[in-house]
Amino acid sequence: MADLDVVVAGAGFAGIYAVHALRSAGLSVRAFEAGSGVGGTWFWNCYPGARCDVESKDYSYSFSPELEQEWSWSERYPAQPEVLRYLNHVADRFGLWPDIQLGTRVTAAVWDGERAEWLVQTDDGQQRTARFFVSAVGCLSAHQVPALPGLQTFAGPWYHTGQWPKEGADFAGRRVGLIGTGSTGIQVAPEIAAVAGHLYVFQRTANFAVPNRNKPVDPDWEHAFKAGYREYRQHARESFLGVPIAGTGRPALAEPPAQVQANLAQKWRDGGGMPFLGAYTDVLVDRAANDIVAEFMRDRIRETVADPDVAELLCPRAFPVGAKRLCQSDDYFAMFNRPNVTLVDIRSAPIDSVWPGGLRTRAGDYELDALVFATGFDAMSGALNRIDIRGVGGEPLTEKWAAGPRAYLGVAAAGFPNMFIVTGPGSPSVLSNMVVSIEQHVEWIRECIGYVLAGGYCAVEAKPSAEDAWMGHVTEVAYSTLFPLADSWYIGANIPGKPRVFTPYLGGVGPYRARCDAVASADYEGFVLSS
Ligand code: N01
Repeated sequence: MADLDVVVAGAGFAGIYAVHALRSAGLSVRAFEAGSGVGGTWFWNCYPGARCDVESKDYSYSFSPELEQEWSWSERYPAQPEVLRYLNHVADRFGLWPDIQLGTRVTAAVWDGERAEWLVQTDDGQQRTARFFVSAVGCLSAHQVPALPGLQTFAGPWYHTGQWPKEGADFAGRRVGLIGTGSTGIQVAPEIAAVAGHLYVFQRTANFAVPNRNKPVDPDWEHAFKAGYREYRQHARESFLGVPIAGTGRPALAEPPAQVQANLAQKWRDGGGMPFLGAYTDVLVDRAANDIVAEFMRDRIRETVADPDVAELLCPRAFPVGAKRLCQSDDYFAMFNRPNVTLVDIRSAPIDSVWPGGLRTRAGDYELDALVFATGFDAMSGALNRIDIRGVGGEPLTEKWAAGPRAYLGVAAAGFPNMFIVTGPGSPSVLSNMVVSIEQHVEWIRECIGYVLAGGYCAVEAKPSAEDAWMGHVTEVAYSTLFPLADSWYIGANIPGKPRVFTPYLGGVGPYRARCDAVASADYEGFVLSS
C-alpha cells in the first residue's frame, strides 16, 4: 500500500490549493516545495517592482467565501510582497503547513505499473510512494540565463529576476546592465534606474506596454464590491479570460475610426492590459484591427519619450500587439527621459560576450558593475522536464515531449497514469487568470481521483487518441489567431532548440471548463480506467 494518496510537487497558488482541496476530500497529501517558503513564482520573483498584472480582486482564490470576505487587498494591482503575504495567510488559515515540506525539491517520479503507484524521490533523499502524482510546479518557474560567452568572468554580481536574492541587490550609484524587456524587464527597469548611477537597457525586441493606473483600494468600493463577490466569481469562471471584462463586443474594423480612437484612449486612461486588448473582438484575430491598436500604442510612446530616436527604437514592430504577453507599466517609457538611462539596441548589434568589466556588443563595450537578466523562463514544460519523470514502461516524460509538450485537456499525459498537471500544456493556463484556471484544474483533479477511488479502479490514464485530438484542437484554435506570429515563449521560441509548438489553449476559460466537465460527466471520456 502506498505511503500517501497524493504527492504534490510545488506549493505556489496551485500546490497550496491542491493540498487544501485534496485533503478536504479525505485524501492523505504531501506537497514538496523547493523554496524555503510557499508562493512558487511569487516566492522566487521578488525583484524590485514585481507586481501582478491581473487585478487583486481577480487574482485571488474563490474557493472560500469567508477568505475572500476577510482578506483586504491594499492596491488595485498587488505587489509581490502582498501576494506572498496572502499565500502565507491562506496556508495559516487552512492549517496547511503540516502537509507542506519546504526546502525540498522533487527530483524524480517513477510509475510502478505492478503496484499502480508513483515512487517519488526528493533531494533530501526521501522516497515516498503515492497513488497519484500531481504536478503544481508552475508554468513560469524554470528560469533561463542566456549562455553568454565569458559570463563566469564577470567581476561584478549578476542576477536573474526569477531567482532574486531575498536580501535584495544594491545598485546605488552602480552602472547596471539589464538584458530583457518583457513583463519582468519593464517592471524592474524603473526601480533600478531610480537608484543606479547608470542603467543600460539592452533591448533585443521592443515591447508593448499599457499603463497600470495602479491605485489604493478604496474601502467603500471594496465593501460594495464584496457584497456581490460570489456572482462576480461565477462570471469569472464562465468568462473567456477568467476575468469578466467589459469590451464593446464589436470588431474595431466595423466602427468609425474616430470612435475606435476615443474608445482606446478611454481604456488607456483606465489602465490594464486585459480591458485594453479586449475592447474589440477582432484585435487578436485580424491583423488590420491589430495594426490600429499597435499604432495607437506607438503614438503613446512617441508622445512620452522626449528623444525621437529613442522613441522609435522603443516602438514595437516585430509582432502583433497581444501576441506576446502585453506588459503593464506606468513609468517604463518615461524612464528613458532620465539622464542616467541608455537604451542599447542589441538587435542591430547583438551581444558578443561578457568581459570582467562589462558587456561587449558588436557596436562596442559597456562598462558595468552589475548585470540583471530578465530573460524569462523555459515556460510550460521546463520545470516538469527538470524532474526525472517516467511513466509506463519507464518512458521519460522528456522523451514523450521531445517534439513539444502535450497532454489531454492539458491536464493528463498519455503513458503517465495517475499523474495530473495543474495548468499543463494544452490548457488555458498562462492565457487566462491563472488563479481561476488553477482552481478549475485542482477541482477537476479532485473529482477525477474521487471517481477512480469510488469505482475501485487503480489507475486512470489519458488515451493517446484523445490526447492527439485535443492537441490538434489546441493548435487549430491557436492558428486561427495572430498569436503564432510572435516569437514568444507561448510557442517555445525563447529557448534555443525547443520545438515550436503553441502550448496554451486559446479556446477560453468558460468553454474549456465546460469541455472538462463534459468529459467527467461522460465517465471520463478519453481516459482508460483500469482495475
Ligand atoms: O520573460 P519574457 P519575462 N539576449 O520571456 C529577452 C509573466 N510575468 O520574465 O523578445 C537578449 O517575456 C527577450 O528578448 P526577445 C508574464 O506572463 C508577469 O519578462 O526574445 N535578450 C525578452 O525581452 C510574462 O510574459 C508579470 O527578443 C534576451 C526578455 O528577455 C512571463 O512572466 C511580471 C535573450 C524575456 O521576456 C515572462 O516574462 C513578470 C538573449 N539571449 C512576468 N534571451 C506580471 O504579472 C531573452 N531575452 C506583471
